[in-house]
Amino acid sequence: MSDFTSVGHDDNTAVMHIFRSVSHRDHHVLELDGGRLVDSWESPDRADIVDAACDAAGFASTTVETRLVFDRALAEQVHDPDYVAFLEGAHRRWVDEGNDTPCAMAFGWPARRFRDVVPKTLEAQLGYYSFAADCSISANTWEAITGSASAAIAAADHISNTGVSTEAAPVAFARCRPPGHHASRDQFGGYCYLNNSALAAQRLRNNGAGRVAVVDVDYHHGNGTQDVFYHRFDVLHASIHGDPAEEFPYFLGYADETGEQAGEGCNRNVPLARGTEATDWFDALDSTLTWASSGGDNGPPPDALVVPLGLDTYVDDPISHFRLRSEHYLELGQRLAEVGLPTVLVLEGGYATEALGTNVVNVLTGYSGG
Ligand code: OKP
Ligand code: ZN
Repeated sequence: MSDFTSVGHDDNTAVMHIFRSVSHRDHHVLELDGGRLVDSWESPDRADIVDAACDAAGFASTTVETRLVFDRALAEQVHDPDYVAFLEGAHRRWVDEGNDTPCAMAFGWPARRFRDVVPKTLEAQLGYYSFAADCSISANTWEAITGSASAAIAAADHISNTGVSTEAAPVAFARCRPPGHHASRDQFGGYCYLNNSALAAQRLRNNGAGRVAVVDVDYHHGNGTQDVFYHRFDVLHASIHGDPAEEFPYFLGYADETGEQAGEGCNRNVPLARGTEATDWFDALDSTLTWASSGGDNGPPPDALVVPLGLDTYVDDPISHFRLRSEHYLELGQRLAEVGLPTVLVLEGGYATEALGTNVVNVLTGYSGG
């Protein structure tokens, strides 16, 4: 069974294990970008490239079978059950209503002073359950998102079960696709549908971790994860990201969002300007890891760490604007390992496909002491 009793992790010999989602290739959708409908930046190539690079680097991996691992009750702890059911049925309804286009897409959203009432028709519900036009639903999206969630769940179970017998804190990498950190309790957007990182954190709690810290290093604010845990004390959430005043998701991610009710002091945002260099980024990382590993603004330290791992902080990322280079991902892996907690790394963004394999391998290698 799981055991989060802390032990001295004084060496740095973590054995990385990778959990991969199946069925991701059939999820390829369209997004509205620069006034055009284009193939999503979040392409099937991304996961294939990551897998090839990790194989070449010699990391052990498991391909996760969705039907054995996907846990609907867990998904409904993190998401509104009606939202989960909506995701499952949306494409079938799109076809049944006579649409002959491949992707179900929203075009109208509940904006300021609109009503928060669940509408009836599919086209209205597409808007109700989403927040951005960069995210649509194709025939195989449900298979892919439950597969992606399953990789995160399996990775969480792995570090729960690895326990105290190993010398270093257990670690796993969930190679998820599609990503998850923008998916809120009841809205998809930003290429995300089910929140894989939130599912991993909730699973760790269910497995016995008293408190879990989520430290999101993707270029974009983890608005979905923040939303899921904003009122909660048991899961801390921190995010380092492009200032929402100039970057997606635009309407959340400011520094004064510190949590509410039981979650007051349990959320931390570090918005950084476009063009931020690695030195400033690592300063933000260090202070954020210190904040998270000491228990946020109040309460006991966490027993486990979840890292929504976006590689879109890379200097040549086509849709992002920080300036990390490939060698910085080795350093990122090292800093995360130094926290010394059982850790699940969850793949989020990263769109410079030519460098994505190297950058992921560098994080895993840095974490593993290489
Ligand atoms: C997802 B993840 C480009 C549109 C981009 C939003 C970006 C979603 C990023 N014109 N759509 O955090 O990497
Ligand atoms: Zn991102």
